[in-house]
Amino acid sequence: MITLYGMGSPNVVKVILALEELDLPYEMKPVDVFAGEQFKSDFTKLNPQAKVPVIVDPEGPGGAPITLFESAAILIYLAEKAGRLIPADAHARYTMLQWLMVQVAGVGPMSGQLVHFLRFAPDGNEYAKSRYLTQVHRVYEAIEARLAEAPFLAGAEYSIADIATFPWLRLAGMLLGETKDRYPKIAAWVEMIAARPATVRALAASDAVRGRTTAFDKAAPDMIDKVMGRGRHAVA
Ligand SMILES: N[C@@H](CCC(=O)N[C@@H](CS)C(=O)NCC(=O)O)C(=O)O
Repeated sequence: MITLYGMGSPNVVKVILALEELDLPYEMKPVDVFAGEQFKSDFTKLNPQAKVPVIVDPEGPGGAPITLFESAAILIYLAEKAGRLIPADAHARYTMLQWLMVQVAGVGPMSGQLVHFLRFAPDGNEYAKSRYLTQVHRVYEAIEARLAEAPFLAGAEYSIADIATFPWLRLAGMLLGETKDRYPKIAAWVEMIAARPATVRALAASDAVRGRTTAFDKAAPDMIDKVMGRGRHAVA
């Protein structure tokens, strides 16, 4: 059985969504990020970046165990293992990988930095807020245009590109305020994916793991500084 190390955050939700969608048996091991569990040596042996998600599959390629970090690498691995959520046709497969990379390089980091400067950084930082807000809108505009020409990011079929992108885009209201009028295709796509039975199960599993880890507002200030890389933990 696959072990997923994680918390209730978008990068982990991607992996839970894929596991549920692919009907792959898994057990969830909560990593209490705001208590600093990711920095312990047992965990950094699995991921030297000290970040979740990580999976361990005792039955990896050729029957040998495999440990993987980076959510997109995990999604590709799971989809190839199950032979689903990844198009067989070469053109569709590269289109899917292209949109998966848009998530990894654009949606994820830009949204993450926007949340950081809106909610977690000290007051001020107007330049950073404006920059990341602009970058988030820029990538949303590209996705809105894509969803005007195809029902899913890869084309006709639901894929790991949609799975990777959904956990951030479902939070559009929290990040950008009301966006249904500005991004109607994204809103309809989010609604469609949210209604999938595997999505409902995955979001319930994510809520359950969130209940077993320290909430940001209950974390020790020095641990928040460590996770954010600031104060006495800043290296530059
Ligand atoms: N690019 C990585 C990002 C992983 C990541 O940022 N994980 C966060 C939670 S979503 C984390 O573990 N943060 C803890 C830390 O930075 O100490 C991926 O997609 O897996």
